Amino acid sequence: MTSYTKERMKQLLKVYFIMGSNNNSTLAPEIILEEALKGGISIFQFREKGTGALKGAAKIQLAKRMQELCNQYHVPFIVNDDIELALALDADGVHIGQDDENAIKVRQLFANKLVGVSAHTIEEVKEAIEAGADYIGIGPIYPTSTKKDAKEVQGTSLIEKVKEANLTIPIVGIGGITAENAFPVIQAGADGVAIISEISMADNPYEQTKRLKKVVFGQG
Ligand code: 3NM
Repeated sequence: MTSYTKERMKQLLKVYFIMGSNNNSTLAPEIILEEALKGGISIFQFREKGTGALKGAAKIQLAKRMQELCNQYHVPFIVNDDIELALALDADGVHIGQDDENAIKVRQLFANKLVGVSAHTIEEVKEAIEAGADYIGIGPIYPTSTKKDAKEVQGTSLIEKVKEANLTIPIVGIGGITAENAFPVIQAGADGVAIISEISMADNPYEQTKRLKKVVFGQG
């Protein structure tokens, strides 16, 4: 079970910002996150992965600082993959991939929290629904250099398939999404867009977030 309604979940997915300590250029991760929060992100995921990712105490400390910022702005704080960390911090939820912990088990562990699952095929979408996921992440929509082991680019085809199958689970698109190319993702039926570099590498993360928000709400 979950305590989030589908409608609430869809609102939270609008501008889904994801970041870890190695997704930044010159600004510190905490500064980027605060600017993104001021700009109006709807949810945040702490994703500490890849080359140079923090481990141990340093990872926990950064996660705590980011969680504190999210709390200040009343934005849910989600942890990618790391079940132990999410439980230890009493995070608002977790996001898991197909190679991570089993979704049914995670749903049980996070009974009243958010559980997001990455899906790349319609079968994986159905399995995630069966497991009780609150939302699915579908990608990569466009080419991305942020995730080195990303699957083949699929455009909006799977989003369309989910809609055609009348599956009502909230959907967020991910992978290479920018303010310029975000609208087709929404038009295809996604409830929101998940973004790393377009915000984290922006010269002005605050302005970039506002730009994305406008596009998602059809005003850009
Ligand atoms: N997951 P950017 S693509 C974390 O396809 C992640 O499941 C993907 O980063 C998937 O916004 C991706 O910089 C990277 O392209 C997204």
